[in-house]
Amino acid sequence: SSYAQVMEEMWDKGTGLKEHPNVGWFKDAKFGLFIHWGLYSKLAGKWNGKNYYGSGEWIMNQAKIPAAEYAKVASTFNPVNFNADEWAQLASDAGIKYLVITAKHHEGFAMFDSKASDFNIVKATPYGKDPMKALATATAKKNIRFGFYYSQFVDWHEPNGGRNSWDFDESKKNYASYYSQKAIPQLKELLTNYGPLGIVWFDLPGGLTKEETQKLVDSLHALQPQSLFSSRVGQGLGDYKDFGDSEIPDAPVKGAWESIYTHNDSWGYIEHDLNFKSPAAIIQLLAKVASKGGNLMLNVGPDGNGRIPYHSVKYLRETGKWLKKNGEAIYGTTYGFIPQQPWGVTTAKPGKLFLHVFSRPGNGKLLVPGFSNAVKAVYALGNRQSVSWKKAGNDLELQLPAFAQDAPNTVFVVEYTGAQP
Ligand code: FHN
Repeated sequence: SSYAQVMEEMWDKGTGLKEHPNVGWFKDAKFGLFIHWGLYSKLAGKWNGKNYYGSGEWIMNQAKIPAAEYAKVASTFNPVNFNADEWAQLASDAGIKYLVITAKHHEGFAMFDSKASDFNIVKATPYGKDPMKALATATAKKNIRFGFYYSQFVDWHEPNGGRNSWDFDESKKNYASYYSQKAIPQLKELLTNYGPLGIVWFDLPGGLTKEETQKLVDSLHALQPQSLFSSRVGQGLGDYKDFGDSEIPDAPVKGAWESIYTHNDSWGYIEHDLNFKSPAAIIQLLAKVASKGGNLMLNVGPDGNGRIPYHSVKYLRETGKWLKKNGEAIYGTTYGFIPQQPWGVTTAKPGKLFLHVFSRPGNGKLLVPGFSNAVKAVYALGNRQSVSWKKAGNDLELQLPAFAQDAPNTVFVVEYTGAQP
């Protein structure tokens, strides 16, 4: 009951957003791929022979590189190994349902063909093609929803863009002219030239009043009425909630929301950051986020040649294999109505509670406290091997079979009658 009370509290707070009518696919999707790819990917965390750590896409800020000097990186940016179909195939193999890629990050460089600014991959690099066009086509072929990340306010290339105070005097900036000259025209290009978008992912809002933000949202939604805008558009607007980086809410939150995590420690490619989350860690993270009712959007950072790092490819593929067998316990589920336990977490569908067992109790006895519904059957997901169970008061006690921890978490299904609590 304490859990139900916590739920009520969270529900009162909920996401606080007016849900978009088209949010159903998003709530069922559960697993998205975030891609941070830009000029910073070529720098790979190094500048003037010095290694930088943290977030590779912040290197211009960390090294306080003057915009004119940083812009020269474009003249050697030539991702000849980029293959949109390979990226879409990897996402599909990984069980990914939507993909959001940086069209323009804080560095101000457009990874797409833009008439609003020549500082873009078609005009300013030897590569001379539009990878976003190829990726929009490739993801559509794999039925993966496609979306753009766009840093709408922070732009370190532009004298009037947000937050580059090492080159330009912040107090003299005219944000309105930055929005009207670059951000708004580029957002309109992205929402016009790449087909139907699932998501438009804004980041680090600023420089606009609530009314101006509402006006921007309305004008962009007019171009793509079906697309979902992330809450980082700012001013309490957005069609679903993004929690902070690497943040999962303590208790379940009803409504549409996502947690976002890096695969290693950086969003953008850093050559010397090999701290990649294992398949086990990814799957348990996915189960944890789903157990609270949300989506996990996991990020990979391709390098300057257009290659996704070896460990990201390998571990995403292994995650996909697990999802092939256990996806029923993730996709289309809602938050688990039994709170996180020492052994793992739960997700739910009507009449079914999925137990994600991260660590099997030594004696195989697994307690599901506060499970008051009538039990019809308990079995392992996949091979449906039945599991012996008994009600102990208001608790459900299972005797788990020995099972090879064939993957990070083995899932058991409790089929029950009666309404989901
Ligand atoms: O500053 C950015 C950062 O580079 C990265 O894009 C993350 C992803 O959520 N967003 C901002 C920090 O929260």
